[in-house]
Amino acid sequence: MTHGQPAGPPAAPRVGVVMGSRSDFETMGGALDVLRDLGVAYEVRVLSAHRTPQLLATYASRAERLNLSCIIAGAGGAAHLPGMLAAFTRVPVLGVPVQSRALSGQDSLLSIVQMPAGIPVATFAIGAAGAKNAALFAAALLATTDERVRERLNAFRQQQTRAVLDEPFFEGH
Ligand code: RP5
Repeated sequence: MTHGQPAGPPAAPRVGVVMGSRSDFETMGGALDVLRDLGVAYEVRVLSAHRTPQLLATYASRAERLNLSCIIAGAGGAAHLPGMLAAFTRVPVLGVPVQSRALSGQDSLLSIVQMPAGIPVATFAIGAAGAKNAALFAAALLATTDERVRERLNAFRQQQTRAVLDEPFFEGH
């Protein structure tokens, strides 16, 4: 099922959002909210590099077949999901380190960012900020060719700036 579109016939997903476990949803839900707000059609899957390795490989082929513009992959701990997806597909992978309980996400970050030369993963901040920024980055990639996404992204940026400038703390300065 494709999400992130107004009612009507379902659009083909442009972005894949995957996570290593249902427990990552609290973090990765932030990425889905951003994509939905920007009108970017996406699909969501739970895939694990360790628990469902074959499904991961199948999903990577699917991403190419569907011509997804990128895959946002969130995982925590020994976070091999983004790197393994990148190994299986040329579709750009945006990695989100989910905050782990044991090591506060430092383990997730290092597992995702330290890829060997030849198989890139674009790595974002640990946790909620990383999930949102990965979605904004995915939208920015799409905005290079999709005018509707470009307009929504520009509007989001303007609104964000306005919200800061409208803060009462600036009065009288
Ligand atoms: C990783 O292990 C997942 O991405 C998750 O962040 C972490 C813990 O998974 P659960 O034990 O909560 O399913 O693969």
